[in-house]
Amino acid sequence: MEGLSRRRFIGGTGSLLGAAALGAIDLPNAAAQSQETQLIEPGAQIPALVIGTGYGGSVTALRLAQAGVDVHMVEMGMAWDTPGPDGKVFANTTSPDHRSFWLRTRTKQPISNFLGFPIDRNVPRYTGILDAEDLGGILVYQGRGVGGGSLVNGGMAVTPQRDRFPAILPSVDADEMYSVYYPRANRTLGVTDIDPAWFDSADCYQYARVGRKHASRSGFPFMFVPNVYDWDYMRQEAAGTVPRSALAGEILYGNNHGKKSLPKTYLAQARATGRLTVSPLHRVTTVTPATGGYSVTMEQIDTTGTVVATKTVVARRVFFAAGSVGTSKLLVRLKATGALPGLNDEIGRGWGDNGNVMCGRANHLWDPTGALQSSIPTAGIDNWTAGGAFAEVAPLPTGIETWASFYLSITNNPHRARFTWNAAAGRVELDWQAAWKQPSVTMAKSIFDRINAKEGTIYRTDLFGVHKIWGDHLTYHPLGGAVLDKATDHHGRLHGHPGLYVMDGALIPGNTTVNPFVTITALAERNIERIIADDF
Ligand code: FAE
Repeated sequence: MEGLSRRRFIGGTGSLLGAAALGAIDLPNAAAQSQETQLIEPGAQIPALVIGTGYGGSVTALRLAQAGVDVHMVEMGMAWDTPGPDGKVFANTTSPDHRSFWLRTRTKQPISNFLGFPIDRNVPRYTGILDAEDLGGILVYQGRGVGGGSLVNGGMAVTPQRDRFPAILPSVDADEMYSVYYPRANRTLGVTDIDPAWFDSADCYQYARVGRKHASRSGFPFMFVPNVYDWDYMRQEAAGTVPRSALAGEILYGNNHGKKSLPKTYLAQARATGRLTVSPLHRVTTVTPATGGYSVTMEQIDTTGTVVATKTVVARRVFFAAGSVGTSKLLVRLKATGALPGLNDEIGRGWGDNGNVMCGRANHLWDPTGALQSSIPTAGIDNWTAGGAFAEVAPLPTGIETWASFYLSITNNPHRARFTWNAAAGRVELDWQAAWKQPSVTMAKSIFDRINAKEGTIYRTDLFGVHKIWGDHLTYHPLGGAVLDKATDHHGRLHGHPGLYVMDGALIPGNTTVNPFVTITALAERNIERIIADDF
């Protein structure tokens, strides 16, 4: 295949520095996407329509389907069930291509530089898997496709410490969450712990062991972090008996093997009921009251993002699960333009970035972090109580020895932003300001200044620009915008419009103290149980 030979030309170095300009290649189009799906028909009557197929949406679909309700999920991204020109469904982190980014002509990698050199590259515009959405003061990374964020994320599956929960969701009964819904979420997601003995011996976790050594020498509590990656599969990767995914540096643009993403867990179970249908490459634009429920309008797009059809259906009930940003943007626009006039003034408020900030440290030559790094993080440094930061020891899977330690910190950033409708521009805007990241940097420094002082090391300044230490322009963890018990009732029912619900990260007011998807999943489990009991 011509596309394959061109790919081989630009790939293969296994290094971040292998990035080169990508010319035009033959791209699979929408029709070539396998449709293990039944696309939604204009005029259809849908008992339960779910917008978005991430964590909140998948929990909703499974539990409704198990309760005997026919569910249709509408997803703006692709199905990601068909191999590309190289025989793989997902592109590798070290060689991003058309599959990697959502409708961009140039990549926007979270780590933009290496040794000071910019590493972004041109790619053909395509409905790729990772959206780097520029919201003015902040770049918000989100997964696009059936499975939402589970397709692109690191699989870190963290239940917040019990005593921190009241600050996360003050109005929710913590006893119930920790006895019923967190365990249910963890079980259904397939969350497990790494075997500490294997961790201690595996080459691919050298970087995390260096992270542990440095954390403990500075007196910080170190913890193993559970994950949804299949550890047995990773051991086989290390033994060379199966195709590599985590050990081939796959993350951000999808994992071809090993990761239990939502299509393999919640969505697989939901499909098995026979009550679920999914329309990928369909983007909901309008929801408004109609006889029999709500009229829902959506655009079907092809893989260049061009609208190929507009469809309107009537749904008895509509579940907003388009992610914190997607749900907030829809609701703010629908309220402001009069499509959903009954929504209250809390819509769009309470948005936070989970305090995300990234940094790297330059280690001494006697502390190599390894050329082979598992892309699946499994270690964290907890300084939340004293310094307001929880740092995951993250991989830097470049394929070469870098002597770098890399971290994504989640911090107790107090700032909250609001989405508003700009009528003149015809778009929703977020009032987050770039300077609001400063508290996060200060909190992250509570860990890394001390480690650097103890180890006699310095920060890397080459990963986010030239002489720039902090990756403080982005978040992986958008939360809030339709907050529980403010924009909705105690279980996610939107005020003002019976039969409309919010089920995703938009419900959580800006921070979960750790990585958020287990909390999003557990909260959706709690809410849908009550909704099924009372509303169906
Ligand atoms: P989400 O999973 O974003 O799903 C929303 C879905 O709705 C998406 O598939 C959208 O394409 C779709 N959508 C949006 N608008 C529309 C529309 N108008 N019409 C139709 N469909 C639409 O929402 N969290 C962790 O806990 N651990 C990690 O290790 C971790 N690593 C991450 C790494 C990266 C690179 C990224 C980007 C995120 C990471 N996260 C991690 C965050 C986590 O994936 C995120 O919190 C959840 O995916 C959010 O779940 P929601 O259900 O809210």
